Amino acid sequence: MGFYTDCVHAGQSPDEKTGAVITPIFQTSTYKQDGIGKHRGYEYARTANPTREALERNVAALERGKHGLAYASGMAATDTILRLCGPADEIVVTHNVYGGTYRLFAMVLQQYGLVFRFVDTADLREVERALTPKTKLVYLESPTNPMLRVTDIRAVADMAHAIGARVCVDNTFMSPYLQTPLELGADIVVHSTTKFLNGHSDMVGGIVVLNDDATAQRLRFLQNAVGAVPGPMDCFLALRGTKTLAVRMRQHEENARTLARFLAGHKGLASVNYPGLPDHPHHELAKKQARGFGAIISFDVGSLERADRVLRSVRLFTLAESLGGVESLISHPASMTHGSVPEADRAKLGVTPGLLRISVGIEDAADLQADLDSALR
Ligand code: P1T
Repeated sequence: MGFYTDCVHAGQSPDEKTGAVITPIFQTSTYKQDGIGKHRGYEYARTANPTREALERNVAALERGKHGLAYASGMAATDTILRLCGPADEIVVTHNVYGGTYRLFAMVLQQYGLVFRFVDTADLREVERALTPKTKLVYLESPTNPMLRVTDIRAVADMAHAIGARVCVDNTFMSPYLQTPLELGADIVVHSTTKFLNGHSDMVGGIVVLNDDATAQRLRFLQNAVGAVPGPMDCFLALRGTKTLAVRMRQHEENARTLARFLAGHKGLASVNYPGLPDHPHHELAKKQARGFGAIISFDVGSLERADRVLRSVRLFTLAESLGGVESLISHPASMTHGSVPEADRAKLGVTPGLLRISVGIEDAADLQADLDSALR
């Protein structure tokens, strides 16, 4: 089926018993069993829940993958994927990942013997140099948060597969409407469903999609054994969100292109990062591997003082963490999403005190542009 149809229908059908058109919220922790070892497919809600399963099937279909596994947050999803690795395994990671991903890898999982090599995966020579016979996983974020650097997913997958390593892509910024990493050779896709998939800033969740049966079985085991599962209400909200993913993304993108053009033409900015701009260093690659450029833009206003003034002047944009909701948000990566990244590393990445990030919502582009224009003035 086409993408718009899958958004609305994939993985869900009217409830057999009642005819309810929308998948109900199965708000139960446990299920009646008919006898010893006899149940109807559901025993306990950490292990399985019909609302969660509908979400898992739906997003798996949108990512053009076979298996979906939902988690309590994007970080919980990433954490479970990393449990496929063990002590002394090496993981090559995009250096400019979401700050929470950096924190999980460098400040939590490293303690358990996993070895992380943070490199600029947009530069294939750096990837080549970082791969060793011990590399088990390459963890990509593309485009990156918040610098919007783009990695050639197919090229990295070819390099990783040649040495028996797997590739995981955090597709949160693009959503499957714009990019389907499994079709580009990646082995695993991960999302913070908190963002564009839900699209309404009213839940926190994560999801993993993959094709390989054995790995999916191991992740299913871990999902239950570790227990970082989402509640049925949050799954319901995410599933309601994905129904409108395609129409929302179309509007997010159109607005973002308008604002990126406006910002690029603004004289007072030190830089504007958006892969859709023709002078973005990875514009051609972005055009080749994705169906659009997304709705996240970052730009440098030059100093912390100026950033502070802009943040206090915006009216329609809300100063808040997160992204991907229908409402436009603005954030200050150095103190918010990337506060856990050491200052020297932030400087190297370009996450300066004057950098601002916007998540462009689906309001009228003219209103958003007027808000930014007056705040920048
Ligand atoms: O917040 P959570 O659902 O746990 O997802 C974490 C996460 C994973 N990957 C990417 C690319 C992300 O951007 C995030 C969360 N990001 C923010 C909260 C933010 O404002 O950037």
